[in-house]
Amino acid sequence: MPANVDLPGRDLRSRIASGDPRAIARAISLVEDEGAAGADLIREIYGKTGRAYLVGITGPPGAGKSTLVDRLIAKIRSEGQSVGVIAVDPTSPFTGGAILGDRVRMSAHAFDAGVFIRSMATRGHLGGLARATSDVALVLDAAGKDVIIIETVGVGQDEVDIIRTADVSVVMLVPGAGDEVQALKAGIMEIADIFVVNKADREGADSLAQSIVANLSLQTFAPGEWRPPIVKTQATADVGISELWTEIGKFRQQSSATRATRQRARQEYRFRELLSHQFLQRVERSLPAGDLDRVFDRLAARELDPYSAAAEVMEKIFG
Ligand SMILES: Nc1nc2c(ncn2[C@@H]2O[C@H](COP(=O)(O)OP(=O)(O)OP(=O)(O)O)[C@@H](O)[C@H]2O)c(=O)[nH]1
Ligand SMILES: [Mg+2]
Repeated sequence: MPANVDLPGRDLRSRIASGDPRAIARAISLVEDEGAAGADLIREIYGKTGRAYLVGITGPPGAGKSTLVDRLIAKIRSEGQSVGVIAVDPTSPFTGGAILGDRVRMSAHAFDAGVFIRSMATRGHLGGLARATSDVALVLDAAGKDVIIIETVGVGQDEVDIIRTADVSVVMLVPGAGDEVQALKAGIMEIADIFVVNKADREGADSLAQSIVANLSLQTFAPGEWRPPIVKTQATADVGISELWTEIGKFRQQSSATRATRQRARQEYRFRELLSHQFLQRVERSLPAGDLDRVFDRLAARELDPYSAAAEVMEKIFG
């Protein structure tokens, strides 16, 4: 295992468990590399995970997510709990502008050993963004972080899936043109356990809150079922953060069944993704060289349709 030569597995594992930031960073790089060393690491730490509480925060670009997360970190730290943050960044890793921005905004916590912040680029993950995010969350979980916050821009299906399977899903909206429509389109209204209306200092915050209420009133809730509350915040002025943390606490209290379901869904999703990835790799490797290329040629020439092509390959492999 060349990647492990400088840090033997057992040593790295115990250093992660003790919360050593350099070991955490090293472990995250290993799982991001998607190689055998990363897989080995997950194998070793998996049994020790499942303790951290995962908070997913999503919303349109520039809504104030990172600013809010920064305030939330301070709130959580004031209660003595440790925090890991995964900021899934929409910006290309090559420009890195927003990644730098996240670092600067959250720099107040840079020297706090109870906080670990990682920005991740959305591009360059062969096995998918959701996979990379969930593996990084496992590392932070194994490192003993009490709360793990995942920030994503609620645009792609990947991002929505990441937030959907968090223990609690916070959807942030801001007053301004078309946000409601955008949220509805992306299907993120349905995944919200808690709504945040940030930039409440701006005009239109109340009417946005009212339109969320109107939207919720169209849904049916069973008696006793959690009804997503709406929290108005001004992240820059640290207004509404305590209220948000209280709502997260309430959700956590009343829905341990939900948590078990989400945890299961999260691992099921991860397993299915991994299996289909490996299955496809295996199929591609097990076919004689050139076989798939010939299939692609026939597809392109319209001699073969995709359904028959898939059936043909399955037949070849499974008989
Ligand atoms: N007026 C006002 N501005 C805010 C508030 N919260 C955040 N902002 C500003 O909104 C801008 C974007 O904030 P970020 O925290 O970077 O937003 P983000 O959602 O993390 O952005 P991306 O990660 O790039 O999608 C910054 O200039 C913040 O200062 C607020 O409550 N009121
Ligand atoms: Mg951000």
